Amino acid sequence: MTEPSTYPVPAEWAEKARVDAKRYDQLYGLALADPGSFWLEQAKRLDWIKRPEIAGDWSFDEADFRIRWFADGKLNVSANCIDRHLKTRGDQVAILWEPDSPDEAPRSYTYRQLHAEVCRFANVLKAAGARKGDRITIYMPMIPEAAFALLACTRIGAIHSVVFGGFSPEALAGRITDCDSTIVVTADEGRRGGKHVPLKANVDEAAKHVRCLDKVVVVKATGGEVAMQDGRDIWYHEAAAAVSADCPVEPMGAEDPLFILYTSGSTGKPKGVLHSTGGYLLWASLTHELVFDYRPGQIYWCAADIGWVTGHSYIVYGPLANGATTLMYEGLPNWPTPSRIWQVVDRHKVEILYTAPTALRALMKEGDDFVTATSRASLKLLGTVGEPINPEAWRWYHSVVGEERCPIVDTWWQTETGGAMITPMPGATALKPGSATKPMFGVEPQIVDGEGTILNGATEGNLVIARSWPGQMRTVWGDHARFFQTYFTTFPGKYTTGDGCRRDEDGYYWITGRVDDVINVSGHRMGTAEVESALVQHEKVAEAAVVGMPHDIKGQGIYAYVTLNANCEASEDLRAELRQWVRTEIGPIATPDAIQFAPGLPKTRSGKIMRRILRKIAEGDVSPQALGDTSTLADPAVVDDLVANRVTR
Ligand code: 6R9
Repeated sequence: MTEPSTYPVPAEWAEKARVDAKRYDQLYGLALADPGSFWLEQAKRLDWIKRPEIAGDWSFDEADFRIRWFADGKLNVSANCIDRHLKTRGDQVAILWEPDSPDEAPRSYTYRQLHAEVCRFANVLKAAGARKGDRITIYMPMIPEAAFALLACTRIGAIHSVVFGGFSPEALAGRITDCDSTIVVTADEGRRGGKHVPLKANVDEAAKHVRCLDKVVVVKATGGEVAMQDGRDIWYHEAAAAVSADCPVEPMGAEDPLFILYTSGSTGKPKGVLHSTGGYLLWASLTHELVFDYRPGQIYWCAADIGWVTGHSYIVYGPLANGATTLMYEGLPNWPTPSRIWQVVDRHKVEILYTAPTALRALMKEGDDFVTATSRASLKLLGTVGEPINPEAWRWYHSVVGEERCPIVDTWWQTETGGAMITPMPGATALKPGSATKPMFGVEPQIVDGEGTILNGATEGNLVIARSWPGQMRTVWGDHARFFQTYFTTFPGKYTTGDGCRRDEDGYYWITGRVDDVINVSGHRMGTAEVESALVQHEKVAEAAVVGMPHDIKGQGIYAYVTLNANCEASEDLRAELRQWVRTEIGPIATPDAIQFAPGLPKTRSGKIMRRILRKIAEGDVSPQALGDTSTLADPAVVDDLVANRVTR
């Protein structure tokens, strides 16, 4: 039996969903034809202190480069995510928390309780000296206090910068320093899959390399032993007992910064992606409602970490702005057993589940029994994000997990875009496994060739976005020139996504992966330059080049070519040491999957490393056609050595 290549919209979805196919076409057309009215109308979904009268005001041209949305409006994000729901759903659960271990009891917070928690947290931050516009770094496990901390920042107009709990002290220090954070919010320890992560100790280590830090607020999560530094460190529970459970909201301009989130790019150190208040919240809330067809009362679970943009937009801001019940899960999808994710679905009667292809591939490998042993009867809609989903994993998700009853929304977007950009809407879009399908309202994707020429019809090339949308990032923190340079110069006048893309004869978009030096490891972005710079900091390493390699579970793995200093011997011990070194420098997600010791790297006569060749070797594609012309290399013989000594893991 051949698998269908298209899955039509189920009749009941076409009938009941907010947006059906006809409505999608209408609204998509309207948003492009009359963006001013369209977006002012959409803006009504938020609660404004001062309603905006202008929508987008932007230009991607160098001469008058600017991106502004609803610039004359005033609002507060925490008021939108909490206060405005108090009258209508104060006693409804806002945050449902599932702990790491299934033996522990879940916790839940109603909107009213959330209000008190966030107000307290905001008052603690104020007492620690936080003011509007200050940067606060949040380095937390997946516990409700992480969400409280984010919302508390927005309540007082402080700019949060969440650093994923898996990052090393070095990586944390770099991010604290880059945005001059005066306060870090952390926990004694994090827990994942039964293991403890020494978050506070990592902050202490990071603090040695940081000058701007003034206060560290520590949430007691596990009760693990930590050192507290007098005058700097504050136990959250002690401070919270001394403050009021009420805190007025700070009125913010729509264009005031909301948060910074560091992400990897193709060059240099991670960039602080800055999102602003009004446009971002509108985008997160609108896309959450339309993409998941969210209905009041539904239990919704985005199984991401708050340390990534998916956690920001689709665990916290989008769902809470929509008055949803959002589930937050502390642990891993496959611990203690590969059934865990489905058990959580059953325990909480989750109707909408949003996760990453890498998790699905890992679970699929364990066999169907771990899935079929659970009910999953509550599930209505499934989503994926983070990387291209291979059709095999898509079909498994659809047939085994969703028992063919749940549409799958494969949502393409980026840290930079704030929320979903190319995505199905369950009542409107027929699905094709592996395709993110069609653009969101207001999104104008184009496919261009290397010269920037627009390619029409069914085609393949670079994905760019031809106009601004409200959720677009506004700048790179502290480096506006880098913002323009990174995203608007490759194809002038357009936003460059860094992704390759194919469009088929039905106008469906198929993301083919990054076209720059960014690799996507388990849905997490790693800049090859970051891993290289960590490697060359090791005293035995002279030079390093890092590329992606295909990986069954992670999508892409990290393949590092390392040239050692003279008199240094390659050995298995050194290989293990270098892997550990990168983990310590950046974090476990950056650990190389393969390290090949190479006496030389393929370079052009001008000294440029030819990554194309390194990629092919890492992929195991070493035919002469694949390697192409090597005659322009300074020393073509290095390629033979690289091919002969290729490592497989
Ligand atoms: C939300 C998020 C962004 C990069 C992006 C692309 C890849 C994300 C995808 C996808 C294919 C999807 N990506 N979603 N590729 N299909 N549905 O993941 O943000 O961490 O910034 O990564 O992830 O390559 O450019 P971020």
